[in-house]
Amino acid sequence: MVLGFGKLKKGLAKTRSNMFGKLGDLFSGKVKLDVETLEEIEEILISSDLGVKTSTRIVSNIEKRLKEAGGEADLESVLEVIRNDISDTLTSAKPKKQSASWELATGKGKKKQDIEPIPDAPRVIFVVGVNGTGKTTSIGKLAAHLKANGETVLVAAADTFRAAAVAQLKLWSERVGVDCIQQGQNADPAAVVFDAISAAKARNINTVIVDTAGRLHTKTNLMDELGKVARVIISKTGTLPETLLVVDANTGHNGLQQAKSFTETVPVDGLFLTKLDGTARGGIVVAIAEDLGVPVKYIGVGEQVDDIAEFDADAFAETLFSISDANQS
Ligand SMILES: Nc1nc2c(ncn2[C@@H]2O[C@H](COP(=O)(O)OP(=O)(O)OP(=O)(O)O)[C@@H](O)[C@H]2O)c(=O)[nH]1
Ligand SMILES: [Mg+2]
Repeated sequence: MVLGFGKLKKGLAKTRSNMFGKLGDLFSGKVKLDVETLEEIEEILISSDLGVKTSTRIVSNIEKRLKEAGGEADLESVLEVIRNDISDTLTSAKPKKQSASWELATGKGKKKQDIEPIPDAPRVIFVVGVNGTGKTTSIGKLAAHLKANGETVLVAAADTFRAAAVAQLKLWSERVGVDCIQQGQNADPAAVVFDAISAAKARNINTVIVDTAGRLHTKTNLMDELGKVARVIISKTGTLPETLLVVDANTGHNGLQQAKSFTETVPVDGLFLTKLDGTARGGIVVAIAEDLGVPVKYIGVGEQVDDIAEFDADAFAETLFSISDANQS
């Protein structure tokens, strides 16, 4: 189920009004596409964090496609070029070959093809990321979202660093009506995950979502800990973990750099981009897809349980760059 335009509109409201304000000022009726105008368009795109590479390419597309039509353009024709470019970029962003691999976690010499799925093992979603990006909150929302889609869900409190972290996940689990598997503070995260997968099997639950402590990719011991948890997941399910990296959209290009470093150590299958509601620079979504080559799977657009949407590239481009949407807000 794709949660459509409503959530995206909420998440992108600040970005859209920022961009439309500026583009609207630039285009009152038909405008000559001279060097100055094109530069201004590029600046507006860059100021929304679309990234220099993407912005430059879009402007050269605008120049190519619209200049031949007399050298003048109106807002809608410019928006159409932007929309098409962005939705193509987002749908064709292919995962780059990642240097990091969980196969190391399965033991020397073992390869992916040596792993055999264990019958009746649950799907395990492994949620990782830097401190405070929104992991625990996003897990609460994701649990509710998957449950609404008919899955049975259990959450595992493998952030055992702080007692408050376990309590926070427990609270979310009660709010959304799913089980939470926990041990005491300072418990071994791998042991919590071992318990959680056993409990899921015993209770006939098909999805386990694992919360982890926030960490920086530079902390070797913490990154090793993720490998240890992955090893448990692999041995208990016969499947590589489905790893979701949580990135805070407000951290812009810093967040992108952090995410890049993370993916060099940990294999990441998808991104959960949080706090899109708080930024006027939502163009970061495109920069991330293009630079990181990891698909955005979910976006977070607020602190409430239903402030989550599955990411949809066309809906994103449409919401951000269509006049009708702008008029409705
Ligand atoms: N506005 C907004 N706030 C969010 C969103 N997602 C999370 N937050 C807030 O961000 C803050 C941090 O969220 P947590 O879920 O605790 O983050 P975390 O990554 O688990 O943090 P650590 O466990 O400390 O690493 C909380 O105040 C959340 O309510 C979002 O999509 N939008
Ligand atoms: Mg947390």
